[in-house]
Amino acid sequence: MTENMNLLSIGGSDPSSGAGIQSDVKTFSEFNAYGLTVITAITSQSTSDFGMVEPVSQKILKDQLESVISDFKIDGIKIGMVFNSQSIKTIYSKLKKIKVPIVIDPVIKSTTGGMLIEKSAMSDFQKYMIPLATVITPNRFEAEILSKIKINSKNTMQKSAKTIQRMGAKNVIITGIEDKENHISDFIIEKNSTYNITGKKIKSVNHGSGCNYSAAMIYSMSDGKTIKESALFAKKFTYNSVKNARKIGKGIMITEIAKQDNTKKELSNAIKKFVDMKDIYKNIPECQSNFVYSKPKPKSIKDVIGVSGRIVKAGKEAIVAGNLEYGGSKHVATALLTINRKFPEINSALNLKYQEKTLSRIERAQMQICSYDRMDEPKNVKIKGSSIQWGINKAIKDIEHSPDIIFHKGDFGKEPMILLFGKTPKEILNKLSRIL
Ligand code: PXL
Repeated sequence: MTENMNLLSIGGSDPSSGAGIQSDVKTFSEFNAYGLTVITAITSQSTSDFGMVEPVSQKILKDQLESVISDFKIDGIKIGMVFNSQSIKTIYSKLKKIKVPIVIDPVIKSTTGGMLIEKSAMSDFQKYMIPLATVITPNRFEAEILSKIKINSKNTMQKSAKTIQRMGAKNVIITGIEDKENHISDFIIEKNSTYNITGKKIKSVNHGSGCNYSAAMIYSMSDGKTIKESALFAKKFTYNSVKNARKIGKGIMITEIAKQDNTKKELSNAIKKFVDMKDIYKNIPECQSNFVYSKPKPKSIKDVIGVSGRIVKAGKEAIVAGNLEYGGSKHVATALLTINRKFPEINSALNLKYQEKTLSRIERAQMQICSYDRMDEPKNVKIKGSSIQWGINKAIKDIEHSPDIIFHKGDFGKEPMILLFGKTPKEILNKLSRIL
């Protein structure tokens, strides 16, 4: 995952916040990316009517672009409403040398009927904007206008997309192609391949879905994903946003930015890095490993996500044997819940094979270590099957600061174990890098 991602949205202001730069900032935030904005025009519109458009002066457009470009590391750019020829040329002159993914959403008309680009600007849009696009995401209507091809068959759709690609866009996605069987598809043409991504259609008129799609697309591409992965991601994200659309004003519904499971995403990224660590298989115990992360204030193991089939040793590799599921871990999740009762800031845990050399490195790294002895375990604890709660509680009974490590040396038939704790999976990886 790209850390501290900054994404720039160049487009119009929509006071309803359903579309335009306001909507993009909401989407980027949901992905934990920082949203920068450059405003090309101000619209006045409600969920029932489109009012007026006022483009900003070229002077302030240029100055906004220079401000963000000179100051921030920009990981990806989305271009929406550009409105007129002058703005197109200004944007082109500032972006032509920038080498980050650019998604262009060639918006022409709003759902409520307003024109988002002047007719006289269409040829400059083709000449200057389209060649900047890593991906361009027209809907069917926009593709027809850009390509001057009426789309009424598979063949004409391919021709339209190919025509737009020839204008200079590297990849073209014609979004929202509907069929009679309640499906809605995106048609994608990359350099050497074409394919459809098809899903269920939701019957609703809404404001925001096009912006949601292109904003999700630029996020995913800037995160290093392929066009196909990003198109699948953007489609799913947009589907959920449309499904959760709300009637906020008096007119049409506004799409609701779909909530991301950041707990799952952070853990998934950390697990990918964990299994890629050099010789990590040597640290996987006989009973295998789990890497878990909880929502804030977990109540039960259902609030803790882990690998359903654990992280297993297979030859000289560590393999993730299952999906990330809430309730997917029992043992490590129980240890985490027990620690979390006393130290609520601790939300992530990982178990490792017990090795003397690991323990001495941990000691050298001056981490907070505690331990318990399973031989002290009372019989009734064993019978109740609450060994983990008992052990963890015993280990942390007299400590004031949250532990980095808890270990036990096992018992007859019980494998010794090291448990690593942290606020986040990322913190656990940091600790691991200090001790392995
Ligand atoms: O969804 C296209 C769009 C983009 N940008 C602005 C808009 C709209 C639709 O209304 O107002 C500013």
